[in-house]
Amino acid sequence: MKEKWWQKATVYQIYPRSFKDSNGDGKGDLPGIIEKLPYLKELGVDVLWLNPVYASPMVDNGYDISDYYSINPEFGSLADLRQLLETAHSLGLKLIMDLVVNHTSDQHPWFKEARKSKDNPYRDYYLWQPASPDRMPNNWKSFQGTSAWTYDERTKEAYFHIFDAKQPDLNWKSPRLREEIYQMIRYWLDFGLDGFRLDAISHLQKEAWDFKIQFWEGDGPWAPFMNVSGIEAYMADLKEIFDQYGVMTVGEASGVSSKQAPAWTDEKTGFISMIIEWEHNRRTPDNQGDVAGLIAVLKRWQEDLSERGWNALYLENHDIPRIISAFGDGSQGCAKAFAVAYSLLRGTPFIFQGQELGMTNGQFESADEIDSNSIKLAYQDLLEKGMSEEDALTQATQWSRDHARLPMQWDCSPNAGFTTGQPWMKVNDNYKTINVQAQLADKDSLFHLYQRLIELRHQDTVVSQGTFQALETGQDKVFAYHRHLHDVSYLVIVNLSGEDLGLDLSDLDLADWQEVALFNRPLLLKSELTLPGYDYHVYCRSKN
Ligand code: TEU
Ligand code: CA
Repeated sequence: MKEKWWQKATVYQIYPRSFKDSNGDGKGDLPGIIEKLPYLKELGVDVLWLNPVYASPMVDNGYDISDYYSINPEFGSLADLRQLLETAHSLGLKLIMDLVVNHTSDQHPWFKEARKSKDNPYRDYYLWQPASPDRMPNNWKSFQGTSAWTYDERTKEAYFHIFDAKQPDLNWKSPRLREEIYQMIRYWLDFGLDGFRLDAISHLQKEAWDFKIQFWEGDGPWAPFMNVSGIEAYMADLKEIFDQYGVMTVGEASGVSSKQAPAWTDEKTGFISMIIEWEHNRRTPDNQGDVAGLIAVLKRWQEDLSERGWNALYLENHDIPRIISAFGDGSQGCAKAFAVAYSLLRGTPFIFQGQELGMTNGQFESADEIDSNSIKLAYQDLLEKGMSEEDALTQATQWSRDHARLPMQWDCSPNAGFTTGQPWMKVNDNYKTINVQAQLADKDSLFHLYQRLIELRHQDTVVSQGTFQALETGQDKVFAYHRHLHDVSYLVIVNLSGEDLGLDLSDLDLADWQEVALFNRPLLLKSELTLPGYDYHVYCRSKN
C-alpha cells in the first residue's frame, strides 16, 4: 500500500493561548504563531495542530464553541488564520485544527434557541428529558464527576452534558444537526485545512437513557457514552467527507480499545487516520506516573496495530502534566530518554509545545493561580476535608492540566519572551535555564535530539513503515523493541527509570548491531549488562 504522507510526519501541538503573545495582552494569538513558524520549521516538524481558536466564552478554553465559523478575537481574526495557513503552506507545513462536535457552548445560538421552548426548531439539536429540580432522568455522571444533567427551569426539562453544564451535548440522532455539522466541516476543508483533531469523538453516541451502569466494568461511570454501538454510522458519514478531501484525521477516541483500533484506522476502510489513546496515562497507588504501566500499554497498542491501523504517538498534551515531572525526575536526561523511547515507535509522533525543551510542571503558590475548574473544585474539596492550604494545593494540582498551559519559554528575558504584558498564566520559575534560546545554542540539547529523531523518520522507511516487536529484558521500566522492514532492523533500548538496571538480553541475537549515534555514550551489547538510569541506545543492522 502506498505510504500516506502523515506516516513520515511529526505533528507539533500548539496551545494558542500559551504559545506567543504578539500584542501584549498576556495571551498568545495567531500573529504570535506566525512569528514563530521559522522556529518550528527549524525543529523539522511537518504538521501543526492548533487547539480551538473559534468564537467561545472560554469556559473550557475554546472547547466551548459559540460560533463554528468565526475566530475568537482574543486570538485574532479570520484573516490572521488565513495568513497563518498560507505562511505555513509556503514553508511546507500543514495545518490541522480541532473539530469539536460532541457539544457546543451554551452560548451557541442553537442552544439559546433550543432552550426557549419544547417545540423550538432547534430543540432536538440537543438532548432533553423530562425532569424536576431534584430528580434527574438517570444517574449518569459527567467527566467532572457531577450529574450529566442540568435542569432548565424554563421548559422544566433537563439537558445532557458529559463535560461542563455550559457545554451541552449535541444530539447526533437529529438529521438536521448532522447536516449542519457536515456543512461546517466542508467549509473548513474548503478553507484549506489539512485535517482535524477530532475532539472527544468516541462520545457522539449515547446508550438509551434507561441503560444501567455497571461500575465494576471497564469504562465504569462513563460506559454509556464510550464508543457506544451506533456510532459507526456517524463515523462513516464523517469518513466520506474526509476521504473526499484526502485529509489527515486524528481522533481522540477513549473507549475504542487497542483491539478495535485497527478497524477504526485501517488505511482503506477505517473511519480516521489515527487514534489518540488515553490508557497509558496511568498512576501508581502513591499517585506517581506508572512507568511500567505506560510501557505495557504502549507495547500493547503497538502490537495490536502492528499490521493494520495506525497510532498517534504522544507523551504530552494540553490536558495532562509534563511527562518528565509526572513520570520522571524532571531532568533533561530523563526528557531525552522519553523522547527516544516514543519517537521511534510505529505511528505518527506528536510533540506538545515546550516538550522539545524539557519544560516541567509549574509551582502553584496560591489557589488564584489555578485555571482549571475541576482542579479548583478538587482544591475546595480537600480544604473542606480539613487539609492545610499548602497540602491541598500540592495534592490538587499534581495532575492538573494547568501545568501544560504555562507559557512557552522562548528566552531569558522577562516572562520568558512570551509576552511584554502580564501573562494569563504564571511563567515557570525555571525559564532562565529551560528556554528555546538556550536549547538552540547547545548542539547536544533535547531540541537537537528531537530534530534528529524527526529527520530519521523522514529519511528511513524502517522507522516510518517497519513492524514493531517488543524485546524482553527482565525489567519492566526498560522500553526495548525492534523495528523491522525488509532486511533492515532497528533495536531501541531505553531505561525509563532513574536507576541503574541489570538487563537480561539472552533473547537477543547479538551479532552485527551498529550503534546509531544519538548523542549518547556507546554501549556494547552483551547478553547481560547494566543500563544506567535514563540511558538510551539505538542500534541498526542489515542482513543481505
Ligand atoms: O478532552 C476530552 C477528554 O478528556 C475525554 O473525552 C476523555 O476521553 C476522557 O476523559 C478519558 O477518560 C477533550 C479536550 O482535550 C479537553 O481539553 C476538553 O476539555 C474536552 O475534550 C471537552 O471538549
Ligand atoms: Ca495576544
